[in-house]
Amino acid sequence: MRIVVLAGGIGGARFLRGLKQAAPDADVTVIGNTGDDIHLFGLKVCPDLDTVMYTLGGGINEEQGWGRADETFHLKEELTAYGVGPDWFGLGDRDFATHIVRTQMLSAGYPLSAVTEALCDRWKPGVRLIPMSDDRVETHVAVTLPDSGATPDSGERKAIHFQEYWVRLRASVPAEAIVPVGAEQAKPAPGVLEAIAEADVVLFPPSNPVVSIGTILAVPGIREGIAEAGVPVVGLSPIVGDAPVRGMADKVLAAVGVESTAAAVAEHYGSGLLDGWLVDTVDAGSVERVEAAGIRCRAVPLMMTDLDAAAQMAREALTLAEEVR
Ligand code: GDP
Ligand code: FO1
Ligand code: CA
Repeated sequence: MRIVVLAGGIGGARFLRGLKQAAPDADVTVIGNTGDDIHLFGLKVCPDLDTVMYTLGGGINEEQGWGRADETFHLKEELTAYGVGPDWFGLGDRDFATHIVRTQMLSAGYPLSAVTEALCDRWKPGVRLIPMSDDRVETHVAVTLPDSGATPDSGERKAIHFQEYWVRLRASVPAEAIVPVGAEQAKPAPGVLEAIAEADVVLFPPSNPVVSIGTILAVPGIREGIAEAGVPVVGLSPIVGDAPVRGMADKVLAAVGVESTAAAVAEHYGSGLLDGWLVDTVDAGSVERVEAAGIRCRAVPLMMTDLDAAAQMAREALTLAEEVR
């Protein structure tokens, strides 16, 4: 069975680990979000691709969900000692090696998709991991900074990089708009549209619907390719009990005018894209509303407390896919 998964970072990666356990013989292609990518210290950092690669390759920091296990931060401390920032983004020593190799290969002319494949030669994630695009796309968030007077730009409305919004500001101010800068001009990376066209099923893991899956769908051709593939498209809600399990999905959903409920996220994707939707058992009351929107819906446990729980979610998603086929 050929499965295509559109994935962000932690939610996508943990679901994929479950999917691999649930369907060990499946041929899984992961289309990864690159809207979170950021250039730091002259290096290209791809947090969501790396989270998937490290999680499936056994190198992830399990508690944190991102970055490397057994990490140290000597390089970052040395940079800070030189007054060279930003100091708000936690790049560890082991992780730095990934960004150095990636940046070196990009500078030599390799596209990000080829670089990602080369990095995966080491990590062997057991899936084919393709960035959504080889072209630069950067998610920016429009905010009004608090009028504290603490910095020259306080009180100003401006667009900041998504990582600055989430990691530096911890989403402490409302997101007024989300802009995937460059997405309109971006082309799907080689293999993306082919994998979608050849898929037997497309899954949306419980990834962020706006800044992870929404960004991937903003690359022209990807949404259309999924709709035209004519195969079951099944998603799992990242919203449980009217709140994100972790992260800032509530803030970025508000920015696009969507309430933070499992049903509203399903309606946001819409029946033109989504055939099936899984909500958590605590949201069983929303099944009727989702089905009224033309999307088959089931309530099952959706908390990825361990690998078995994630695998069970993957089984439920594949079962629902068979039902709507
Ligand atoms: P990120 O790039 O690291 O933010 O990761 P993703 O975009 O792939 O996933 C983020 C989403 O995963 C958040 O909106 C969370 O609510 C969701 N999430 C994380 N853990 C769980 C879980 O155990 N169950 C469910 N249903 N959602 C989860
Ligand atoms: N997330 C944080 O909350 N703080 C960090 O300092 C941080 C550093 C970081 C470094 C490498 C990497 O691959 C991921 C990192 N993340 C960090 C996670 C990541 O940037 C975000 O959680 C996601 O992109 C949110 O969607
Ligand atoms: Ca992310």
